[in-house]
Amino acid sequence: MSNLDNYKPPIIPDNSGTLHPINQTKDYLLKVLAEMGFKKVHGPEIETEEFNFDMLNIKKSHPARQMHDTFYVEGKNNVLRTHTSPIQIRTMLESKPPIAFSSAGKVYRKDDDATHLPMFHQVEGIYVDENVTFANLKDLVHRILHELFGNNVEIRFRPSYFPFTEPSAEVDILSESGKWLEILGCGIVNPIVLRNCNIDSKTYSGLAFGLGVERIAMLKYGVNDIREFYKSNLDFLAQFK
Ligand code: 2U9
Repeated sequence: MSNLDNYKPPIIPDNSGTLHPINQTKDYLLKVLAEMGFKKVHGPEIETEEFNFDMLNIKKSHPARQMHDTFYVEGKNNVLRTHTSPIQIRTMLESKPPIAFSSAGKVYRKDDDATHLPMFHQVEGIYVDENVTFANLKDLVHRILHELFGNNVEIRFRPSYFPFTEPSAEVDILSESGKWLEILGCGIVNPIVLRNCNIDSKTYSGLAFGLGVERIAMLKYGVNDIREFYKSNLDFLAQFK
């Protein structure tokens, strides 16, 4: 009889962790974009006012730049990025069209309620080439939303305004309860922004879009208070294994 005959292996409880639901949603969105040819690019969370605002045609007088909307850090010229768009600016300055980039990560705004947090996540895409049109943008947005919500989803474009795109639109999907829900923002890259990145705006045009990851996760999982994602409540988080 060997020493091991009475051996009982220890019972290991299944308390393994999992990716946070926001990271699962972010990774899924990036995978959908990667399959459409968007290459993921990275950038810093502390940005200069120049890359976060000026290069994106957000004027000094724009309300988003005010102290009560933006976190200013390390002296006057640095901010916690308020969107992932400065990543695209940095990458475009080092690239020549045609380009198709995705960017994703944490962004910071002075907001705090059931649908807004001071830190949230965005996923963005930009495509610059010859002859990129609003028709291309509509087609791409339809393909993304069909992938996310199925081919039968009802989609509506509403005119909007962003300093970095012209024209701009917000896109809604029709929920089962018959309500239109805002799902993303998009537009044709403002030629001023292309020129800021040394891209000839007579030869090239671009499309761009952005999604709020928490918003998509709330719709996907039926969570109606954004703060649930950040309470570190293991019973809540274990549902996303
Ligand atoms: C460059 C030029 C243009 C990215 C865009 C939006 C519209 C948009 C929001 C969605 C929900 C942010 O998280 S959210 O609040 N985004 O509405 N984003 S166009 O446009 C760009 C990006 C980079 C150089």
